[in-house]
Amino acid sequence: MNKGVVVRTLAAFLLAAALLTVPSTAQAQSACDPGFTLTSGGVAEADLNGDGLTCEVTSIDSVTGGLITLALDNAPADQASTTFGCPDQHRDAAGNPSSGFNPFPWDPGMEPDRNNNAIVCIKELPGFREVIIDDNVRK
Ligand SMILES: [Ca+2]
Ligand SMILES: [Ca+2]
Repeated sequence: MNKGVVVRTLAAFLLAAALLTVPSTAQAQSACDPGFTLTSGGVAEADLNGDGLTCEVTSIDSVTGGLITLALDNAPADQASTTFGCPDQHRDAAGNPSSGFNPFPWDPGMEPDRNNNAIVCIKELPGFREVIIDDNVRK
């Protein structure tokens, strides 16, 4: 067996392995948008259907060096059980919403603005951490 045959055999094996593994991976995360990871026990406010699962991606802000987590539910928002808005906006004595999420203007349709209304909800956490979700809440 010469080197070319070995390389072609290896390539064929890798291709077959990729074809066999891709469908199961895609199936497990089929409800998540590309780049998002199916997450259990993540951002509770993004879990609109209440199954404990969300789709999340965390990246480093190039300006602050802080962590930014985008979170969406693992299923499209159900029009019958959800409505636009950020999680609990009742304000405490200091004037901050009790949920910590404030509405914020966003590029329409850019993740995580799934409902495409140019508004997301952002929660600031200590240590330059931010959590960003779409402005959908349960009715
Ligand atoms: Ca969920
Ligand atoms: Ca939105």
